Amino acid sequence: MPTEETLVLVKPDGVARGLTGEILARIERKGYSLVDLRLVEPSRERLEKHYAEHEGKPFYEPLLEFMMSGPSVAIRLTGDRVIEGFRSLAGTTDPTSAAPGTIRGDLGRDWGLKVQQNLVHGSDSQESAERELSIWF
Ligand code: IDP
Ligand code: MG
Repeated sequence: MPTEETLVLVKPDGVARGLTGEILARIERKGYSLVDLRLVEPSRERLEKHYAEHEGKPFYEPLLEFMMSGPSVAIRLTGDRVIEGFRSLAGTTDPTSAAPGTIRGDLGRDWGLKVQQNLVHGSDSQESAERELSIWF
């Protein structure tokens, strides 16, 4: 299988809390390689494309607002099985129940908001990775 690429985002809560370095360190310690990295303040249009699958869900508008609340760090990451591997490093979506040892489990929590602020995004399939990388880079 050829080496994969994935899109990772350090979301606005991660950047605002000063956790970008910690998150990058975990990615680097795991052994994945950075191909490109940039600080982005995304437009609503870009976020509508990125989160198209969630349109109409109760957390959709709060999610877009949250993602427009400050800059994110967009990362093009590479390595064999990096898509699955980064999702494993990130932990499950809900930061309260995400396993300790994961980014969301160690560093995230619930803040009583309509959208879960869970520090990172990672593409969930090869198809999403290609689609999302073209949106952010
Ligand atoms: P993922 O980021 O783990 O892939 P998705 O289901 O793709 O999770 O959802 C995108 C983002 O929307 C999540 O990371 C989280 O910030 C938010 N989210 C997802 N499900 C819920 C929910 O049930 N309540 C509040 N926010 C949610
Ligand atoms: Mg997702």
